[in-house]
Amino acid sequence: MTNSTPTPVNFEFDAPGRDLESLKRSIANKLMFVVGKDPAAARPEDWLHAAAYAVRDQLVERWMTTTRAQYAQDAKRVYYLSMEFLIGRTFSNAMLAVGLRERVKQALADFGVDIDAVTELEPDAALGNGGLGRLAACFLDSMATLNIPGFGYGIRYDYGMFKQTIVDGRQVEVPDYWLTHGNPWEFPRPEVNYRVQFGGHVVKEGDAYKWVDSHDVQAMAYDTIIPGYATKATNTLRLWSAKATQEIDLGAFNRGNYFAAVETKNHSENVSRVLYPDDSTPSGRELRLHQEFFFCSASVQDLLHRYLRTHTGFDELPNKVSIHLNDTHPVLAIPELMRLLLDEHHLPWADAWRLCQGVFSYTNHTLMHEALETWPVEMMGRILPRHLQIIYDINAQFLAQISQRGGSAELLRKVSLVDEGGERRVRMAYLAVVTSHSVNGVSALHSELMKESIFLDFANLWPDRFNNKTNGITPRRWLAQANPALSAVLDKQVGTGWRRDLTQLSSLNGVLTQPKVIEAFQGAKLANKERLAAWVRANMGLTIPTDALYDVQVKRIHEYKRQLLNVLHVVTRYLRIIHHPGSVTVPRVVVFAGKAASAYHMAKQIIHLINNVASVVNNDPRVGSLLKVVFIPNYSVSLAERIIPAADLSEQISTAGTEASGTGNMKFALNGALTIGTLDGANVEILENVGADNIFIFGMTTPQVAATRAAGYQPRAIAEGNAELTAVLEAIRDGLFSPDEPGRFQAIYDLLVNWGDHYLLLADYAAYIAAQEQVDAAYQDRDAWAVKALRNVAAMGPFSSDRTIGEYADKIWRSKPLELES
Ligand code: NBG
Repeated sequence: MTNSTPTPVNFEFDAPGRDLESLKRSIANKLMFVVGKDPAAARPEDWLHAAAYAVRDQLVERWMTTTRAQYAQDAKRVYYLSMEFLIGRTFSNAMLAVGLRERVKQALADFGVDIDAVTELEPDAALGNGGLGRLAACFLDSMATLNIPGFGYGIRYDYGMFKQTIVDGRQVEVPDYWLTHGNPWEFPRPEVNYRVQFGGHVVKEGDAYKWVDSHDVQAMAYDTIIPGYATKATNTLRLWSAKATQEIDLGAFNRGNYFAAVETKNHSENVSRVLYPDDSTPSGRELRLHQEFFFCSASVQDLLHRYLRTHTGFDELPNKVSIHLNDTHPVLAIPELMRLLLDEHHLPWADAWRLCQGVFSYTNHTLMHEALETWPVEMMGRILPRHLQIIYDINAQFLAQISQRGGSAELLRKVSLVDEGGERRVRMAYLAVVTSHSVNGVSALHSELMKESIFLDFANLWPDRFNNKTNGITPRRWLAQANPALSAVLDKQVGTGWRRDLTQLSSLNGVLTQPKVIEAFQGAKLANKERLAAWVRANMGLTIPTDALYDVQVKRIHEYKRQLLNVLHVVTRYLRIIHHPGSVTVPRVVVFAGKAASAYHMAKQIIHLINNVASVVNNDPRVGSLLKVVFIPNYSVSLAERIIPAADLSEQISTAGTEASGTGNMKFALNGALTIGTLDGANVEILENVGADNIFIFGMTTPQVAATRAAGYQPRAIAEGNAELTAVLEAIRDGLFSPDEPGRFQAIYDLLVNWGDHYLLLADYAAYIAAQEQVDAAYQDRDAWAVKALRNVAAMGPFSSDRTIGEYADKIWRSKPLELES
């Protein structure tokens, strides 16, 4: 191929209803008969909905074909239970899946509607906090694309992740009622509803247990179609919404107390009201326990119901059902399945337990002690009395088994499902490990550390149960959809097959030193920077240069992720520019984005500091366009799709041993950014794949981190030994960035210098600055930089979530792809 203008790829094929005229008719029909608007009066939102319904129609037939095939083939189904599904927007993704984007664009244009403008109106389904929820969304995409019969089960929160606004440099949270304008992608299923019990008590009748006097909530299903890419297979995401069991309390109503009656209803429905905005920290609140049980109970009832439609008896259950626990939040599914098998279906304990071990598998997503869920025995006994009994019974049998194998009293105490030190608490992660036939971590390093730390005793007992499944990302959303400019370059160089087989990108290696390929890559990168800069100008009123190096750190704000280390570099750079003019020559735009948990004070302080540094640096005439700092508010999936393609440098700088995997790291590399990072999480595997010349690795390794802590970390001595670092820290402490309140960041200074900061920022400072100098040096040669970036793109094949899901399906779920005629 010699032509230098990228040819758009056309995956469209003609079938009834898909030609331009039919599509236009369909959109016009939806506008009138579903949205109820006259084209003359329709607002852009109305056109978006009309087009969404028209595209959705194209999915429904596939959905039915898939469901029929699942029953006909008596296929094993995989149920992915997750408190969070961070889906983002659906419209573009659905058009991509059915190959209709160009045609919908044309159809809308014929009505005088700009597709890009209406696409921007779709609210994100922000039903997750960060990496864990986004991983679940990527997995749904890959399961459908690989024809794996998969169901996502979660909660339909009325309020997703809060909206972050920045007021005077500070984070202010605003509720995100994402359903205000309706959600054209979901199918409400009032007929699919289950009773979920809470409270009450347990009575014994003969050998059987009964859970009585509970107060109940109704779980109602809402289904969303998950399309596979270039396959007819589609899957279902079923989200549960809480409804009161009786519309109103009739007794109270009859007594004339309307408000009391409605209040009960509101109380029940609170269960699915709001997503907990905590990332990697436990919430420990009673409502959270209600939420967890609510969706576990509804999901397990629903999947058993589906199984029993075509099977009598439970012997086949492990061959037909896999239940995957995405972290510990859905672990109550274990005692719930036990309860249903024992109390409702009257199976003997041993049979019920064997079935549970056959169906459950569990993924751990963090080693941070404070993130490992435990529930007070008292609370669980009050809300879930029968489940607490069952957990006690599981524990008794487990401990008896260990003691038979010669386990010491000390070992029994350590591995018990109930932590007896202090307030007695149920350890949810241990319950998951004891039950599941597979326990996996999310990167090679994390999976090893998991066996050496939190699950050491269990890994000794059952070494075969533990395994690794390195995370991945879907190339459909994170390259095809997010980065049309680079996609066009890749299509031309390696063909279009990478969307389904990302390893095909490796053939880039044969051409990536050719000047025309380099130039095309640079052109795409520039276009993406222009797209981001235009957004920043329009939404933040800030002008950023497009010929600078874009240095980006976007993720949740957390001490372990070390945004502060990045800030120390920014301030170092700023002081060099003003005190040593000419010493910094590479212009940079440093981009931050991310939310802080609402109760996480230090994370909020970090946001405040970033914003204050930004306003001083951006307004200092001595700096000019050499350095700009941008904190983009309200980070989301859709903002990520805009920010990541524009990046040159990806900041992945957590303290070694703390970031389980990271998935942003993969998205950046796939979009042609180089990583500056520590040997943490999946960075280690990115290094192995891209080669040491194409990544900037710095800082302590996990064993060095441990050794530094063991030896007694001395940050003050480090600061005193480094004049530049001292100047940076003092600038922050003394109010250079907060002249209106000079002491504002004293606590940040104290954290880093005086309080023995757990994440050892100062210990990695010098190495980080040195690595940043290497970045500057490498960026001077723009062509050589582009070649390194392209080598990253070429090496990303293994980081497709298709690879990850293929491994889960083969090794953990033992599920087979559905056979569908094409
Ligand atoms: C997060 C980790 C990330 C990882 C994602 C997905 C939790 C509890 N864990 O490193 O912090 O990439 O999970 O596995 O949110």
